[in-house]
Amino acid sequence: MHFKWTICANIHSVLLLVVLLSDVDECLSLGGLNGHHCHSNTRCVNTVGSYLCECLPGYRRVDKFNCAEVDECAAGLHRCSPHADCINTAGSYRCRCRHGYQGDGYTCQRELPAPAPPRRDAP
Ligand SMILES: [Ca+2]
Repeated sequence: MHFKWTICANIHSVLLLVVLLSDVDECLSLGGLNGHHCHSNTRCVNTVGSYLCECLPGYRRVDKFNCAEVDECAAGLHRCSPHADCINTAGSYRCRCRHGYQGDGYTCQRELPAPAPPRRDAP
């Protein structure tokens, strides 16, 4: 009985090894039968017998091979200050404090008026 299980386990190991060794890494080339078809806004990930196209950060799934840029500003997915403008970028977004405010865009505080120059009284 133990001998039979050992043979089965070894056969499975050999089969797994054959599958792994015969796997084509589609991610190494673009197009054709042995290459991948991932769009440029994805990252190709090789799997045994196939591959996946993972969306890059800031992109959402369109189909198996393609992802679309997320407009965080239009979708309300940003963390900009209420006193900042949200600017969509490829894969992310930026925040810029509005006129009259200063900060990093995530936190904006009203700019203080420049201090008045010291008075020069005549001697
Ligand atoms: Ca974006």
